Amino acid sequence: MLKLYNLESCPYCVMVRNKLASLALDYEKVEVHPWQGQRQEVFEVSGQYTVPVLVDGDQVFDDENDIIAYLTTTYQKEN
Ligand SMILES: N[C@@H](CCC(=O)N[C@@H](CS)C(=O)NCC(=O)O)C(=O)O
Repeated sequence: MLKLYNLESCPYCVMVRNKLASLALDYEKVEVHPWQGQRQEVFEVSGQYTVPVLVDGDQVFDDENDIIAYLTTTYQKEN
């Protein structure tokens, strides 16, 4: 199951959520604390504090452009 560390108000997170929606992918959404100092789990998972962070199995991405590229490559059906 894909897991997205997310802030509803974050524009970079919106980009990723839109991509996940367009690919009709199910994912677990973890809403993080607005203050990055309170995002211990984000740091433990990704080694930094910003969101979005996407986890897919043992792969972790901490930048929206990397996430979108990964989702496209991995999950977008060719047509
Ligand atoms: N990945 C983006 C940065 C993502 C980003 O800045 N996310 C914001 C939320 S929109 C964040 O987590 N900032 C740290 C904070 O909220 O303190 C980039 O490299 O430009």
